[in-house]
Amino acid sequence: MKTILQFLFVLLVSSGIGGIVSCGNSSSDSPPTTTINPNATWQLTPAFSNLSFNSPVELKPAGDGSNRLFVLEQRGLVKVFRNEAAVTQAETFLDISTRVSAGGETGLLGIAFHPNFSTNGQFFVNYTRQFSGQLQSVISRFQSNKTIGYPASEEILLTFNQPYANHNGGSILFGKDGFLYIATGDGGSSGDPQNYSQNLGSLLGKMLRIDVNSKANGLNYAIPPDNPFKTTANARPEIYAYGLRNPWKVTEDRSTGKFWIADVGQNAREEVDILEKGGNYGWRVAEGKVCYSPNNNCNRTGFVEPVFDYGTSEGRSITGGYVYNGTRLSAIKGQYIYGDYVSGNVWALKYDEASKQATNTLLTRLVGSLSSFGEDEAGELYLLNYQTGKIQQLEFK
Ligand SMILES: [Ca+2]
Repeated sequence: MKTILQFLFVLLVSSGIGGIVSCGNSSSDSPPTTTINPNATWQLTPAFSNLSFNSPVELKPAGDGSNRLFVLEQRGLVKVFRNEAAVTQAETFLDISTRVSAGGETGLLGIAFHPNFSTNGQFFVNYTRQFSGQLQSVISRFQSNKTIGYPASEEILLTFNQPYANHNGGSILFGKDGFLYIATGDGGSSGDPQNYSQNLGSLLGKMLRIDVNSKANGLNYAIPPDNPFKTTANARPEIYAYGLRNPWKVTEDRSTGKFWIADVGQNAREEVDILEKGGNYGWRVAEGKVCYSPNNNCNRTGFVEPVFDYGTSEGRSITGGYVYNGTRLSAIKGQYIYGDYVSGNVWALKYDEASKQATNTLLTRLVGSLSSFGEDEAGELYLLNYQTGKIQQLEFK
């Protein structure tokens, strides 16, 4: 999400979007013995058609084998329901709306279930609040009995001030290393005016990594021993990577353990990155594969270059998705499925890491506002429509 103005822009343009766009790709998710329909196209169909949500911004399973899905409503609610097409109701798992400052790009933005959630019931959230007149991001731990989260159990792990209301990142997730990763935006405004993203003394514009299973140095968490800037003078030891602008969705490819980052651009380029320890993703020197400040002949030495970037003719605010690891849609297996909040375009990005060649295919277009993708325990994908409050899914037919 970028700004309310752009949300309004979506409302204005969405009536002009004629519907489904064919990918023009004859590959199929059907078994090879089945005749392929040459006119088959990618389409978006309703999922859980009985359910609607209030400004949904995230969908995740708990990873506990219960086959439930949790949806974050931006105002501060976590809803939960059975992952069954005909499900009729979502229950409230957590309501912290009285603590959350929500609207525009603020609100309850991310959730991560502890890898041992099935036994310890712990989960973590990333939200914004007003604290003594200051907007802050808050990373907190909550306890649950796995059916209900306890609002009174909140243990704040980390807070940091947000100088402006926009660019608050939001994703939190556990890596296969058991550490919690936290994606932060550059603090907001436009053009990162205080140059936070390149400043290792600031938590803004970063990927952070903390150990939530230990406490050290008076903190409610510990610093993983191999965090890359742990011994760097004047650097925050929580930093794992830097030079991000507003990562709107970071996800793990469950088959490789790699993290895919969608970083929202300023004026020109939206970018897709793969996380590397200690990596500098270039903002505000660069925006995607072009220079931003200075706007010519910028020095890209040492930057981790994007896997892919796209310009304003394709979209204006990237919404990160998932590397598809499900079974329903074998034609896109192993490809990064993502989209754009403003244009509604949904793409499949095929990336060959050895050659660094990326092939991007337009699958379809969502009518409304694509705030997030979600993945269930089986690796099947969902799309959240912020405008309608509905969940949709990809079909090839
Ligand atoms: Ca901000």
